[in-house]
Amino acid sequence: GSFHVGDYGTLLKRFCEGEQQCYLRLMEDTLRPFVPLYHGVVQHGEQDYNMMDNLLTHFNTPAIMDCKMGSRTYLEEELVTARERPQPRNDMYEKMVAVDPEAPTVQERAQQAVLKTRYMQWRETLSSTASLGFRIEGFRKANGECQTNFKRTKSREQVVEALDNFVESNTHIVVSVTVTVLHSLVDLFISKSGIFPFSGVVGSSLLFVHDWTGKTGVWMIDFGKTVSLPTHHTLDHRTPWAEGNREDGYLWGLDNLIDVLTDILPV
Ligand code: 4IP
Ligand code: MN
Repeated sequence: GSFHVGDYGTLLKRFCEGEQQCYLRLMEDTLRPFVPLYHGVVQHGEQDYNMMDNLLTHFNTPAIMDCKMGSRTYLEEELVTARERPQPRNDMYEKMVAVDPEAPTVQERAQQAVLKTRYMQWRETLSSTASLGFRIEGFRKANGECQTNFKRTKSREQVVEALDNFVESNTHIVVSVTVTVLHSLVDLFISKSGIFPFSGVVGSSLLFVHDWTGKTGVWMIDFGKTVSLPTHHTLDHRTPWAEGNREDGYLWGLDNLIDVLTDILPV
């Protein structure tokens, strides 16, 4: 697998140089409280790993949820590569037909393969990524129940239902704390970050954690496709993406997520 639980409350994630660079910069940024602390590279067997805090350490049988943020889940560079050196993939074709046998085009069916960007775009429009700028990837409840069947969770109503299921009876406290924290993430931390405006943040997730003691947390994770922009280029993370503008819809999605969470609070 790509993860191991390390010693002393750490987590080892398969090494990715881009992610390492991002974590090193995040450790010096206003966003530091919103990311797992980074502890460098360790070797385990033949493989290198990035070592970071295991965010679940101080929770008591936590419930955890992963929301993938942004309106685009692949890099513009991947689009260029797909045009210049297309590499149709059978594994992605198989994942596609498993969800919707009608999804592949005639040509894709003949090749039994799809381009990665095509697969990623299909996933974006099938889920709420394209319409809301975030999607639920999965969650695990305190009782151990796991739900990862969200590929077709697209409408606001479906998202609300899934979030309700995740927070269960703790709705009020967990959601109100989470909404407050997300507001401060946007208004106090992201707005002052020396990294965020200068990076494309693609394929990154927010990790939501709570337990029965009422302890609640939100962290930004997964920076394998968070990349520094060319000098003088900045993003507002809300403008719709058009190829070349590099916008990722991260803050648009976060605004929408806050909005949806606010809606499920009891009045
Ligand atoms: C996965 O599709 C996810 O999008 C992965 O993103 C992505 O890895 C995989 O690309 C892709 O197959 P499903 O979720 O539908 O299975 P994440 O790692 O954020 O979950 P990348 O490397 O693009 O982030 P491949 O190329 O690793 O298969
Ligand atoms: Mn992820």
